[in-house]
Amino acid sequence: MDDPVTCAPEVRDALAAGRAVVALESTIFSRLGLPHPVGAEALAACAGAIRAAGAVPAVVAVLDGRVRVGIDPDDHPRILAAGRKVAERDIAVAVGEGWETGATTVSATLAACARAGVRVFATGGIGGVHRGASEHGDVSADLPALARHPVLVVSAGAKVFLDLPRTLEMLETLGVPVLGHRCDRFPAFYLRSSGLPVQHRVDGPEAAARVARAHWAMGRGGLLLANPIPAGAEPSGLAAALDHALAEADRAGVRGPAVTPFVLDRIAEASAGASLAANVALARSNAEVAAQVALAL
Ligand code: PSU
Ligand code: MN
Repeated sequence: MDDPVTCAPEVRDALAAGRAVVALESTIFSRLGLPHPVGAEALAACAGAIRAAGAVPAVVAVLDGRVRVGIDPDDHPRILAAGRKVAERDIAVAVGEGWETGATTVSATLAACARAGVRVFATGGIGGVHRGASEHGDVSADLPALARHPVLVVSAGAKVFLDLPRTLEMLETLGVPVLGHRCDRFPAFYLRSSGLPVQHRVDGPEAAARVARAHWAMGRGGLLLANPIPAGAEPSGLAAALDHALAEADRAGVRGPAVTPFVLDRIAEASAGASLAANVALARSNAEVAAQVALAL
């Protein structure tokens, strides 16, 4: 069959001309990641920040049985309403079965970027090793996908509800460089610092781009650029809500891909929306930094 990945004309032209392109995953903007209308606001904020920095945004999602890199704004509502999560292995099912819509996670978006030739991608937080993974084995497909695909991912670290020490250990095992963007500690999404050290600190997009170029010159895959939530946007008092949400997920028997959407939803409810504003602020900041790195590359 022909290539399941289709680039929007604007993205294809930008890539051909060597102009900066930044991919965005769609799960965070869909109702699996953020409730309506916050998902729409977050998408507009991220795409706007990428354009303002002088790069072309490329939203990645499944639409009409294809993986699209770059979605026409007229089709954004379909993506925001998508209720099916597409990780890397699900691409085969979504394309083979001709799904009308699907929201791509970090792993599926990385796979699409690699095929399309997009080198930089912004998200909120990557998936990782879930707490209790030694019993149930839940480790996000985002981690091996990061190792495999030659793409630099900008994220605010990973969610505090993951097992962050094990997530960092796994990234080391997989050979994924973890760079702190103007920080020495790995951020934990809503928190500027998890307290855990990053492998290496870079003090700007040019430095990140130099490391990425060297990694790719070695024939290697992805890199993680960890960018803390902007100082003024850090919400307070989410720790209790987080513990509560995790305990609730456990009691309700929520497992596997359903865990992240469930916990995000409960935290938003418990924090009366404070977590949502923080989520938009960090996603926007990551998009801006990603555009600067794409320009530097
Ligand atoms: N982190 C967020 N919001 C999200 C996700 C992560 O703050 O919506 C999504 C991303 O798309 C990520 C996915 O790739 O969850 C990881 O899911 P899992 O743990 O099932 O691999
Ligand atoms: Mn999982």
